[in-house]
Amino acid sequence: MKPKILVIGAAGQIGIELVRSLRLKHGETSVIASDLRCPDIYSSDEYFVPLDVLDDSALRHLIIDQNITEVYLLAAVLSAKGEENPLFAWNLNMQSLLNLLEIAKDQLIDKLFWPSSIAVFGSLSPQFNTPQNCVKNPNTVYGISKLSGEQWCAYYHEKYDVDVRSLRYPGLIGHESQPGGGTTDYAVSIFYDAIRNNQYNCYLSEDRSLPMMYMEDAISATIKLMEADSDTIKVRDSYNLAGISFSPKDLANEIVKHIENFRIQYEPDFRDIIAASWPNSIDDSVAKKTGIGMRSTISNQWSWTCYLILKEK
Ligand code: NAD
Ligand code: AKB
Repeated sequence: MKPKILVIGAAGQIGIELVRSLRLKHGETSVIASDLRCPDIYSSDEYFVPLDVLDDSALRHLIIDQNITEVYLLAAVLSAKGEENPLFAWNLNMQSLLNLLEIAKDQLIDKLFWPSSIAVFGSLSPQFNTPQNCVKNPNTVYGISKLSGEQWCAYYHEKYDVDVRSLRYPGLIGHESQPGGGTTDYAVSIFYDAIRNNQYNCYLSEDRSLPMMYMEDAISATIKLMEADSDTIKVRDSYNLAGISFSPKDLANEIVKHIENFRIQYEPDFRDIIAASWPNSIDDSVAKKTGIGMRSTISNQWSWTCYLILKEK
């Protein structure tokens, strides 16, 4: 049966690109985009519906009225922004997920995708090749909400047979929208500033290496995971996913090859402390066994920095 898909948080960095990929695959009428805000890209989109995911009644009505079968829940407050108002971040990140898990439990949808993050790891987790299962002690409200969310997903799967699927995304890099308050978002902002001002003030220290992934690889892994047969999905909290690891200095050295007079300054702030507690690299061997490990595609090549810069220009 053809899926009818709802993407919540469709105006964000991942949402815009995910909606486009899903529409290419399933057709425009099969993918409803929704968000609190309506950016220009959706201003005359017949299949965009404004929605506050915390409004459970509106959410349920939309799902029933549109005969939705699959939901991608992307609405969240990210790591750096979450520290400004921890209780707000906790409420949005948790309640949105619980609303959707209950809807899936009531069998109003067949499948749910919800992204987790490398932010579930902490200072006690192994820093290199961080394994699928290890100690996790997140130091942000965002990381705490992602770790709790993972456990809720596993719980609803085990107790109520809810088909919920999840990936622990690394920092994602796309060029379609402005970054939304994450710690890894320096690796998106740097391109905008390099092109506009030939310089970037970096809030991380120069050697702070983090796991990253090119957006198209993340979207492709997400769609693959959602298309997999349910019984092949053995991990119901969230799968580690890996691309490439680099530091601000590595990235600046690449950009300078394309923008000769590019300069970077380092002014580490609280985000550097968050980043210091996150892995340097990720072991995605468990996801790879399911066929969703993405290491050998675009994220693996430095040439994508050039690709991004050219697209933006
Ligand atoms: P984003 O901040 O760019 O987008 C989130 C979207 O959610 C925004 O468009 C916002 O308007 C919307 N939203 C906020 N509150 C809402 C509400 N009450 N109702 C409906 N919509 C609401 O975030 P993103 O980078 O696209 O991330 C999407 C998801 O992926 C999040 O769960 C995030 O934690 C996860 N993730 C992202 C990254 C990354 O690097 N971007 C990495 C790991 C995990
Ligand atoms: C953030 O930095 O908050 C996100 C993430 C890695 O979850 N990009």
